[in-house]
Amino acid sequence: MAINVIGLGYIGLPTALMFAKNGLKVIGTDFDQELVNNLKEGKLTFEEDGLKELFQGALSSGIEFTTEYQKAHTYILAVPTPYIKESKKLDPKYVISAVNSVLNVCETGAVIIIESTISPGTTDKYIRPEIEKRGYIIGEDVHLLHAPERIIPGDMIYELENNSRTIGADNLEIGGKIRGLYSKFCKADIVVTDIRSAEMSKVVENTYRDINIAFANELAKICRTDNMDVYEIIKIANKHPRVNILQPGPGVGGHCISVDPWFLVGDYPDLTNLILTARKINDSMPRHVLSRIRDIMREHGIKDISKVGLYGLSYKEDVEDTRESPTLQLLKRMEDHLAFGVKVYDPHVKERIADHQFMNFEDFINESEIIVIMVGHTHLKENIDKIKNKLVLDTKNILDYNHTYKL
Ligand code: SAJ
Repeated sequence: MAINVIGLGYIGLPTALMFAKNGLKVIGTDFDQELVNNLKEGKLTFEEDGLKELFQGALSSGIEFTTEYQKAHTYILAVPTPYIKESKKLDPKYVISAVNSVLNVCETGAVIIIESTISPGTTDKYIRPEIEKRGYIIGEDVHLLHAPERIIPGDMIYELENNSRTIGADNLEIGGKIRGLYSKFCKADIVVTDIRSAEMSKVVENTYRDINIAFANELAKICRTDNMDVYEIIKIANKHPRVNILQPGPGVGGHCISVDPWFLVGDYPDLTNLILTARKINDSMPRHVLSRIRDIMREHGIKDISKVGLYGLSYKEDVEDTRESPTLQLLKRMEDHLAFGVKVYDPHVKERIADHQFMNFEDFINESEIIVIMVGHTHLKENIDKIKNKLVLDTKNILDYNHTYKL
């Protein structure tokens, strides 16, 4: 029998391909018929280093794609776990619906593994009751585990094989068995723990990174007031063997780091001052970028906002994902202040998602007097000469410090 991977997005697809490449029979399921058709025709729907080769390998190993749930010994759920902005809580509807669909087709003894990030307590609060409600005894009729993904967009394939993993299980026997399954492709340490600890450690990892970036962003603001080079200061501080400060930037985007800390704030509002403050600092960065744009416009007597061009719409370099992107937040802030007409360009974002979005880099450069680097795509680094004669606000520290404006 096969592994049925449910949800063929950024996490599910590479994971399914990796299992297939390593000799397992894999069926990938997604409710999006168009996506499934594309995959069947050998077309990928997102870019990632090494993904094409992995896809080709998995296709030759016989991976199948379908919109139907299949009979399998193991189900890996990598479905979206959106969060509700107002309540700062996770919305478990897709996981719950996927679990129910698995129960409709699975046989006794099947293993259900949740890979999607879920807020601590989700398994006990929502998933277990859903399974028990259907009359199943967990641990006998079906097994339930949480194996949170940890791979970073931009380096997913490498990290799938080389990052340590966590398996949350109700007992060591099933935990050990699933560790064996993941070790088919994961060469790093695989830790087996209980489900609650697996849920919590995943959210803690992303919260740690958010706080570290917030510290760097706060330092950037402090350094700005007295014209110090924050990058030089972080570089020197990081030479200390026990210091590792991340880089300041125009904000923290993506569906992970800017979301997961809210689960802790939502559940423990009286105990999360540091986490909440870090979130607020990172969320304030697009506003800081706007004030820097205004400084430059004032200094150069530029009054027309349409002379400003924002380079980068995705949430970080070399990806096309725009979820929680700092550029979109900046655009929203500008529009709230009635500053319309600012230009934007991103080589990776194929669809038109912003007004005044250029699809051609040369036109974008020619029509912008001030270029704001919001994302440090490799594309820009390769075309850096083309912005040499412009005023540049470099929020990603790509260019030499003395010749550009920084955060
Ligand atoms: N950023 C900075 N400064 C930095 C590093 C990042 O401002 O020094 C910004 C980025 O530009 C981006 C945001 O933070 O807007 C998040 O980017 P990221 O590259 O730090 O992380 P993600 O969201 O792409 O992936 C994270 C990873 N988590 C950790 O590194 C702890 C990844 O391993 C997880 O699998 C992923 O979240 C997830 O799915 O949870």
